[in-house]
Amino acid sequence: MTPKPFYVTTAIAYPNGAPHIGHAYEMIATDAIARFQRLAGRETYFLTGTDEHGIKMVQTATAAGITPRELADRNAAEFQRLAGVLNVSNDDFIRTTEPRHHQASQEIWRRMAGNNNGDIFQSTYKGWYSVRDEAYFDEDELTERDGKRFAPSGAEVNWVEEPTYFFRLSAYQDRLLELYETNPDFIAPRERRNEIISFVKSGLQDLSISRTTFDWGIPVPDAPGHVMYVWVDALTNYITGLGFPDEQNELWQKFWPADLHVIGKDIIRFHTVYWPAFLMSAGLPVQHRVFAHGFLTVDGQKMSKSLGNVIDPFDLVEEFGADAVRYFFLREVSFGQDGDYSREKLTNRVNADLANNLGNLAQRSLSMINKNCDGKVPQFGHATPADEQLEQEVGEAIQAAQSLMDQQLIHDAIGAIIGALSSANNYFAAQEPWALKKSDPERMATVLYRTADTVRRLAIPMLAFVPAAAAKLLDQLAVPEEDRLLALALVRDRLVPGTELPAPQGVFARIERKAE
Ligand code: ME8
Repeated sequence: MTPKPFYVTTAIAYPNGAPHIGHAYEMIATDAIARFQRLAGRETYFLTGTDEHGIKMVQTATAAGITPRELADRNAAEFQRLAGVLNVSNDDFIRTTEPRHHQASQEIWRRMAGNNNGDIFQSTYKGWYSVRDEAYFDEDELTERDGKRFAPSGAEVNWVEEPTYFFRLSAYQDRLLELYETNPDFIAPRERRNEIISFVKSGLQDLSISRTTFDWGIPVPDAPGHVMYVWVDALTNYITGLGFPDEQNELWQKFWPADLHVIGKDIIRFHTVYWPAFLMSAGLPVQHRVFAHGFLTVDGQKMSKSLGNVIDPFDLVEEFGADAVRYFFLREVSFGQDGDYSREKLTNRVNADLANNLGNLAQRSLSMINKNCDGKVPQFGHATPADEQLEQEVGEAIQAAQSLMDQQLIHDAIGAIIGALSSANNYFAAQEPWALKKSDPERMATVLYRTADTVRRLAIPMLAFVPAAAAKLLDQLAVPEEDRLLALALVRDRLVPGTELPAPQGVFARIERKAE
């Protein structure tokens, strides 16, 4: 049976500035999830992009003396470049200013308006709006300081009053609660689910979904002067990316509803309340799951321009390389919790796990094979209890990683693989193949074979996390591209004795500590 196709997305970032490490983190994590599913043999589609409309874009552009389109073009190019330097395997990059997206957004609007229930109606919006969040807030959600009011994010809100269209969100309360009830995995992590359930239970107000005071947005069909509220169009990107409204499209047929939307914890409400309600209203199937990751801080502090601690992800990759940066964030941060970046933590993590644990095991076994086995995969003999124990542990670690990745517990999945690598290092040290060289060359060959085959088995899942380094390791073991699959990582003794191996080279250099 072929496994089900898998559709995964990131949030689409506002290109009102250059990408920061929060954006990089989301791309990296979603990429690890997408790559892992591909390794598991699932046909996978991975979408990322930029969210280019809204008042925030207008204000930033005005302040910079350029048009919103110029601002969007400039920064969208940087987000695309970021995906490239991070070695992210997205299948498409969507920009919400593209014609295909205008078409999709206008069509979902028409369906929401034209459904028998008529979920869109005209009225006047009077209330608070936060430009930074691009969100409306109720009076009781705000705090007051020095005569100003602030949203929970800390952004200032302004009073707006304008004629707009509303979406009848209040009518969806019961259906949303039923959705959460019947799909306990719809919102992850679990704590987030409880938050959303109590928010919805406390009562939903109708949502203002058009704006009339500026024009940088998608025109509302048949309503001159109205552009869509940026979140209506932003969320629609997930279906534009599959060719909606062409429902005969192959991508649409294969991949909708999405398996997973990966987002940050600040935008859960939009993805687990508004988006499923819009989809239900338009008569479209609702996505399967939303996973909210945490926020990154730098040296224990919130990133901010005024603190001068904003980390440029391009600089990080330039200094440490994409694999080291990817590995650090994936392994260090419990996915779903907040995390912290520091140079010290990155250096420690990468040196311990990649340079010492993985790098040394590969280096030591491959250089012994090169010297003592004619540079060819050695012949192996019967397995001792120590060999059996190692093989079993490796198999269990890969299975554990697979089930953890199905729940997006990325850090634990890597932990399982790294644990097995440590056991392999212990095995190598305990077997002392260098001492067997004279006393028992056949056993030496078996130990080297078993170690090399273990590197193969564990490098395969590592392709999801450190794609370039893991591929380089597999190249050194002469593992063909088509054999780089989890199903074959689960099988032992796949290296073919006698296969010529390339001259071994280091895969992971240690990061030298900078003098303070
Ligand atoms: O919210 N750490 O765009 P955005 C981790 N356009 N993640 C962070 C972060 C941090 N410090 N700061 C932001 C938007 N993020 C909307 C999304 S989706 C249809 C529309 C995450 O550029 C944030 O949580 O403000 C979000 O998932 C993503 O980066 C883009 O944030």
